[in-house]
Amino acid sequence: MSRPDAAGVDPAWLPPEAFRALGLRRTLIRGAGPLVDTVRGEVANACGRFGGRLVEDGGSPDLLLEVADSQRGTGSEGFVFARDGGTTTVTASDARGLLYGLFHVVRLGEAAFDGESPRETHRPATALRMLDHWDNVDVHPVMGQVERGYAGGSLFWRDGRARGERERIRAYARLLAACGINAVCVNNVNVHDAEARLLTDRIGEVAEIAEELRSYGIRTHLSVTFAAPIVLGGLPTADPVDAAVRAWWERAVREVYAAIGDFGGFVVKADSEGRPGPFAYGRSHADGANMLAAALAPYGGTVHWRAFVYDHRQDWRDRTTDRARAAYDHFAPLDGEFAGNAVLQVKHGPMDFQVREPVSPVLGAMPRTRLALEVQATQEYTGQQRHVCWLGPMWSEVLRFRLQEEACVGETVRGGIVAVSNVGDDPFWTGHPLAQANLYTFGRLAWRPDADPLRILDEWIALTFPAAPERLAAGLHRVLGGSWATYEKYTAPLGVGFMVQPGHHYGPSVDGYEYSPWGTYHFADRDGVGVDRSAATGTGFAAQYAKPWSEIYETPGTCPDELLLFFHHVPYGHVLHSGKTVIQHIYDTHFEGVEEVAEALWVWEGLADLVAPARHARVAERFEEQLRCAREWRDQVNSYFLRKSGIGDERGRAVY
Ligand code: GCV
Repeated sequence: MSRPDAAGVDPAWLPPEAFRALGLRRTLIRGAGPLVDTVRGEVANACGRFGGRLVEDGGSPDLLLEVADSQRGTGSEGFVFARDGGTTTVTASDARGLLYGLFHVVRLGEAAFDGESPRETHRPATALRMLDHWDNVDVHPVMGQVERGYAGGSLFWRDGRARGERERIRAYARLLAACGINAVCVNNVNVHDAEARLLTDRIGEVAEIAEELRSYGIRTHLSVTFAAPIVLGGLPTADPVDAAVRAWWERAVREVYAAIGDFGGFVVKADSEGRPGPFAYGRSHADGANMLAAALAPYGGTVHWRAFVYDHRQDWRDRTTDRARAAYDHFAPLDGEFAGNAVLQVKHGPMDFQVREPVSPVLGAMPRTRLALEVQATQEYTGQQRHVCWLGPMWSEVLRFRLQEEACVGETVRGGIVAVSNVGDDPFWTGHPLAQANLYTFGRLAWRPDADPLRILDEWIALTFPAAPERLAAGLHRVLGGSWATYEKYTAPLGVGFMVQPGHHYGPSVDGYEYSPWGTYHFADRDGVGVDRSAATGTGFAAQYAKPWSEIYETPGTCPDELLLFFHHVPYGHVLHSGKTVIQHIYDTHFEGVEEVAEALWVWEGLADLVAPARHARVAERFEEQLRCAREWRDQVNSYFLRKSGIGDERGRAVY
């Protein structure tokens, strides 16, 4: 299979071979400008390798790629694909659309040049498809270079300064464009001292990154600290209604746009896990966001304001405080108060990127606010890129979920779809080579939220392993396709979440967070387990949903099995819709989960002759660790619940 390219990294889903069909053809390109040059460069490279050529007007092309005013209806990123009389045509009203059209042709391969095809219009469902890097400029003493990063260091920063590896950043931008991503935030939402200065005297370093990203149609965003006027400007306050503070931000933004003309905007984590925010001044989050929005508005920038606001210092004895309620309680009352260029960025679940959570009720409660959905490609709680856990089905479930009858989440998130990046300076980009599938799937789902994730997975397989024999494609599909469900089986059961080692969040610790201030409890005792979030007897979180969900989640009898312990505290003998008791479900799923990992490892081993040795070895080694860790989860979780409940496994398997 493919080898690392010139930038010393894996070509991922763009190996040279994926360009064969394109590279064999005669292509005519009409249009001008830097992005058209990028398209021309891609085609020229492919032709150089496979023997096709670029032709001038007047020739008879197999492929016509053109920017034409006539395609206005496609939006700036859309394109029309057609095949007629032996010529394949991609037409876009803007060069960005042409770039996406080019990668569409690459994905189709030979099929792009086969028979006839009526006009198809392709356009992204949402204008912003972003990756947020939680990359630090300085190595943070606890979090390292990349917070929650499992793929080595940062692509952008090393030991306090920009790495300046332009070729690699460009290679990254190319991969992102090929799956439809068009925005990147280059630093951690936890903005520490060095990172704060990216906004001002260090903006030049950001501009250099932006230049490379721009060559593939990607706009650059920056995380900023709300306290910037104090820590950078020397002002006594960061109060959003203070005239001097507003003037400071206006100046800062002007300078940013002087350096980066197409700058995308800010990402802000405020009043969250100790970060500064408007609460200190008695102001609302709308006040805070709107101040930044006002500064960005003259330049077309956007502020992405995160809704991850909760009490991280709660008393575990206090059963009235429910972290799950926090984002809704803080933000739903502010609906309609945010500026047009302020986007409220909401995590997909009410807690924190667990393997199973209900969809955040905030996503259905703010019709007059531009919302963005935030998911986590970096696998903080899903195996940290040591475990195979392909998240396509989870994200697809969220995007297709109907909090209201009228629209699904994929249609309501007008402000964009965002993932926390899973990429680092690892030669395979993502640490675990198969975690590349998460990045690719994210981009494709952000472009088309109603797409079938399994088809996207097959697309990723076909591109990454071109001309793969059926055995390899089927094996990869088998290893990845059900891996999210497998991970869910051997970790925390029935939506209760966490049960991870505190701090680094890898591996099991059933009571790890039980008596902590973080608000992430399971309340297991000798009689039962789970959190009562009903309106009748619990925290009332279930009532944050509109009907029918408020009613469905309210009682154990109607609550879906997979979320039962998220919403209810039930006895171990409670019978699920599946017909099993809760305790037997815990035992069965934990045994099954480990068996499924062992089977996936066996499938992977059988593919050794078809995968490049380095890639095969890296995955095999991680699979061994996954199997070890899954056993640990199984044995700790099962033993814990046997000891609490005193009820044995009805099948008499080993529980300790
Ligand atoms: C960037 C979780 C993670 C933190 C992260 C935070 C967030 O709590 O553990 O590392 O901080 O989410 O999303 O802001």
